[in-house]
Amino acid sequence: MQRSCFLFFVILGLARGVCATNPIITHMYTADPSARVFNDVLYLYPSHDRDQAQWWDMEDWHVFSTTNMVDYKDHGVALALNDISWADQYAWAPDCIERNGKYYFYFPTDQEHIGVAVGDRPEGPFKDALGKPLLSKGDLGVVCDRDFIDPCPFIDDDGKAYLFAGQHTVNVIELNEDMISYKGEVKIVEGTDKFFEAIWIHKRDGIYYLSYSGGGKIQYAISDNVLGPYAFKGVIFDKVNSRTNHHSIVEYKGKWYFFYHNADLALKNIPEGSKERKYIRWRRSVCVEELFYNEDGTIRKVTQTKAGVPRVK
Ligand code: FUB
Repeated sequence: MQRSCFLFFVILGLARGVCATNPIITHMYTADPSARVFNDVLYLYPSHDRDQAQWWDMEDWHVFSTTNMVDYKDHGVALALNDISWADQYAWAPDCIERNGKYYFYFPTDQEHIGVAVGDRPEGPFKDALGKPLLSKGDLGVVCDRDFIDPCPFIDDDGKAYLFAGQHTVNVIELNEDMISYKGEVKIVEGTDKFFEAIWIHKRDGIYYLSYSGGGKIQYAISDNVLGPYAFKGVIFDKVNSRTNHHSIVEYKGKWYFFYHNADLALKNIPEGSKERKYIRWRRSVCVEELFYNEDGTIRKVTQTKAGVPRVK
């Protein structure tokens, strides 16, 4: 009996070393993971749900990185609401992109503004670039009947840069080379079904994939034009046990990954029967799974696991 117990813990220990057990970040709550690869390192730009959160009252953004998909380094606070003169509250889902050696961190605040901050390194620190929002809910051309949130930058193969954002309606602007201003009008992207929030765009073999949270699930649509119209393709990922569903898709070291969040860590940390359990949905944690494509380029449905993904070299 004692021997089998010992073996169980040895095997468990070994398993933990070769797989990223979900959730992958456990010393704090994290959500809305935007995963990006810069210089062969995978960086995560999530929201930071507060330990005692009772709403989406986040105050700062941390950056994380990994080179093996198992060990994640917390680089600390890269930007905080206190550093942004025009923002009052709600440090929600951010994202980051590199251009000409600078890192541009896009972030939503106050449920109605998208700001941009610049840094010299992927892990920040980032400094508010404009002293005002880049784009707001009330700006000319923006279509938004709810929150104006969830910025997702994208640079196409021809060098043109875009910023997608919004809730209920997918808005997009074409960014200038400086990445902190934009040209032309705000455009609306057509072709999603039940789009709610968490827009994410990636490109593979010439196909643009627009994935997003809709109907509580992660769904996607494809196009051969970055601005659409897109053709709806279906569900990639089912509902999670946190109130929101928010993901990102990225290729790293020859594999594709699907990052998302759930409330598993909060559920574990807060005892059964405790009054605090009603706040669990505000305390999310980032997880990761592998993502696979079919031969025709469609995406296979992703399933949540506790084991996560194997370590890579
Ligand atoms: O984390 C706050 C908000 O919840 C995000 O901006 C949305 O995408 C949802 O996950």
